[in-house]
Amino acid sequence: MKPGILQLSPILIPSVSERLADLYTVHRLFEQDDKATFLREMGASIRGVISGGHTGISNELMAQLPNLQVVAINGVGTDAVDLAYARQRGIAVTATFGALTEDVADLAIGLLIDTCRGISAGDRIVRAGLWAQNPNPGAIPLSRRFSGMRVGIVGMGRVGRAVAARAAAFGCPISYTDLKRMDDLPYPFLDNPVDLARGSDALVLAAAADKAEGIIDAAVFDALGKDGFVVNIARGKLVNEPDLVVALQEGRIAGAGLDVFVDEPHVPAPLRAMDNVVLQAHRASATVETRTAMGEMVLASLAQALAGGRPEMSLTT
Ligand code: 8YV
Repeated sequence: MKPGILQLSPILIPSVSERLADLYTVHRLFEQDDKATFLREMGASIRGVISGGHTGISNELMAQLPNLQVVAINGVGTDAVDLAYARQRGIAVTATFGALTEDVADLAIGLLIDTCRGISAGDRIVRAGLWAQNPNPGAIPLSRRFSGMRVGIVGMGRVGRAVAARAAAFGCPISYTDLKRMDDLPYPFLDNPVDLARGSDALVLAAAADKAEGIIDAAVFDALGKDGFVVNIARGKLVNEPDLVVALQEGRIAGAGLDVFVDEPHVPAPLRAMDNVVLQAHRASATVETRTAMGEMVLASLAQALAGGRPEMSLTT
């Protein structure tokens, strides 16, 4: 009999879904109408779970899966899984470390350039026919130069470092904050986000959220100042979202590029209304290349755990 796998979020790469179906009995919880009955009847047959980084799995659900051996996160954030609980039950929690670094860093740079240069706002002007109505170049506001901006990075893991390398190629001086200074990095370290923001023109949030909830708040926005930009490609909850809305509304910062939000997929209405805010639907890792690589790592983690070994990417076993 094939082992039972419970999928909590979709896999969008057909070759990966096909291999999963070949190897396992795959149940998609998000397609079940009566989840409670399904879990009561099938919970004991589930040996592996697949979920997304920001969706994770609750302890309540893990408790209904008595034979669970592995939670394979199709992402790098493990903030939505209680690792201590998993460890205590001997459940391997794996992630796709390294698979999405380049794409997430690319989107961070895309959002930086878009917010500074007003690419999305300009697109809206052209589509609405406003350029043709008023071809006077002064009718469209000037934007800001990205090259050479002082970029402050919050979180110098794989993604933060990849953003730094890209921004440096644009002539941007880099500085960073993290839980501690990293001796292998040539960039100045600040031990808190307020001081980092004070010396930056743009802040890029690339930190894991588990120890950093709400650290980007009004004090950080005020230190960044009215010409400063914020880009978040990490987790919505790093930011105090109401403070961000007020800072943007009152012109205390210049703009924001956001791929992630506190209560996804709900994006606060004021953010959707502002022209100096560029919005994405949590898509930084959503390329065919990266999602294929992530899917391969999920397959490998499931196979390693269900063969009785310790998965290479396990954080808990
Ligand atoms: C994904 C993420 O969107 O890696 C993460 O932690 O949040 C994203 O890459 C998500 O995991 C999709 O499954």
